[in-house]
Amino acid sequence: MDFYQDPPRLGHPYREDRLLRGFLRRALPEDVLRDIEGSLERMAEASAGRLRDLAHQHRLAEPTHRPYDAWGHRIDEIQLSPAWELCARVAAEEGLVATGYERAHGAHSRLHQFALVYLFAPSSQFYSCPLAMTDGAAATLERLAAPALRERALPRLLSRDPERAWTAGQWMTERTGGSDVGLSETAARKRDGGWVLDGDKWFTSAVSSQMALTLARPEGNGPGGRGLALFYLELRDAQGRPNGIRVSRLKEKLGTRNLPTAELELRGARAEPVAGLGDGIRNMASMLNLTRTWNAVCSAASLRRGLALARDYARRRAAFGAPLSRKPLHLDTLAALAAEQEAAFHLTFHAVTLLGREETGELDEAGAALLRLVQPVAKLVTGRQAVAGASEVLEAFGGAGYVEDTGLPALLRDAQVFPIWEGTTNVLALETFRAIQRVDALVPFVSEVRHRAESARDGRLRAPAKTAVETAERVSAWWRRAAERGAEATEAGARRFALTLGRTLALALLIEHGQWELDESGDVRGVEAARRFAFAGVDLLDDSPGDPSATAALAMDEPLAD
Ligand code: MFK
Repeated sequence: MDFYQDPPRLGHPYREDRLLRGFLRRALPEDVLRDIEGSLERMAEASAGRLRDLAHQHRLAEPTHRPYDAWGHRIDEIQLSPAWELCARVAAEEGLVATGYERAHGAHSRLHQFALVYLFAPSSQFYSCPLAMTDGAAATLERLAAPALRERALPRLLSRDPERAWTAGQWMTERTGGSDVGLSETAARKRDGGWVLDGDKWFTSAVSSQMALTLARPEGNGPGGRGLALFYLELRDAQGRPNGIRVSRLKEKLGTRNLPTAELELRGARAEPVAGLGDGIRNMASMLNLTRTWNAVCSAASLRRGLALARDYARRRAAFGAPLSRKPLHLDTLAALAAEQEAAFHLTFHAVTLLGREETGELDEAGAALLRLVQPVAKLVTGRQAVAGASEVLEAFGGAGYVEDTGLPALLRDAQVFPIWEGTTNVLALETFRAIQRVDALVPFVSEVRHRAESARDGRLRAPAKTAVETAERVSAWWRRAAERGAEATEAGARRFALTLGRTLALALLIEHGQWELDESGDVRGVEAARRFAFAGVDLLDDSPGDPSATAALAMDEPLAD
């Protein structure tokens, strides 16, 4: 039987990305764009070329754990694939973390950095995960650590020399929970003038890192998040021996299978407090906010990669007498997916823009409040889009999307980590409540949506703009009625609230960009993305009073309690 198809080809991930290029042209001064374009081109070429080729070649090379050497010494060596090693080299040389801290272009440096990440991540076998934690650790140490600790770790975390560069782990999850971190049981004791940690860490990704930030409860401290302290530790001593840390085993995960994720035992691990002996969760927050931003960037990038492959396939795969690219229904399906991808991109890069401005002192109080809201919202909206989008991409390939050695099924398995890692949808939805309660982020949210939507002048954008403004007002009104609704019904609505909020802001950003694109070049693609995104539905709010006991009865399939 002679049957063959061409595999989908990936074009140039930078030059052929109309959205990324247009956005950067709009967001950056001309001289900045000129300065950074060489690095974007280089990263795009590596991502479509040697990184992607090696990742595909070694897609089955999962990390292995070697607990002992031949002579019985505990070594806990993690062996990684050549693809992973190449990622480490490229990441250091191209400054995937360093760019955000060298700040060569001030507030724009974060845009530069995350544009690089957007190009790199889909070919990186999730090397993006240790990089995210490295970025989070660098931000935390830069903000909080004493000079000696900063000077020890930061030059390594930000090094562009692959031989010197370190990555960081973030060990937060224990058996007691990934979400309720305040229950953490790891204890910190004073010993020989320093601190040692004893406990078990249940979900520690990128265990091949050289240092980690983790939480532990110093002796005598009370319960909850306030009683935890943030500690810095190095995984090995100067001779390469484990620092009181044992790898119990590597996790067998649904996806991200090239990424070494471990269960760890800490037994007398030497560590150093980063910023005092309490308030560990608050001190870890800037790390969390950054890793959540990485998660959103990687979600948007994964959607982009899937879409690029599906478009290429549609041009070459014929069915019923014509290529799929000329089939109206297939085009409608891809356009819907593109609208979601463009929305994910805008929401994410809005968070990145705000982050860059915050770090360079350019945000006022309202802008900082908006950033606190947009970070969890961008993560939760895009994580769900990535899973739904990956499923659609596989379907666009028919049977080939279900066959392992096309490399396509990994897109879906890997995407499922996005809504889980660094806070599930529900945990992040509750985080949006906190952001609104603590920093009053709703007022800047509504004015942001209004301001962006009001840039619409083209007739096709009128209805989407009206939807955006009206939905933002409904979000605000829903929140104001929380007290009369009651705590239980309000909490039950948190996910719909946060998704509506995020999708509304994404719509406003799509509208603004669509109008800009039209003005610049007469290109209607951004306008069409906004129109489609608006009718796909942004408003998920439920205004009915709700009956928490009926909800519980249905959810648990139990009769209504008397
Ligand atoms: C890539 C491949 C990965 C491989 C697979 C991975 C699979 C999954 C593995 C995992 O387990 S990932 C799980 C990651 N875990 C999380 O992301 C934590 C999720 N939980 C939360 O985010 C909770 O909301 C939180 C732990 C923060 C709640 O804890 P608490 O004890 O109720 O804290 P609280 O009182 O809300 O906040 C304590 C302080 O921190 C407050 O400040 P104050 O003390 O001044 O009032 C908060 O305002 C502050 N804070 C908390 N979150 C913040 C924040 N500040 C700024 N930004 C934030 N995001």
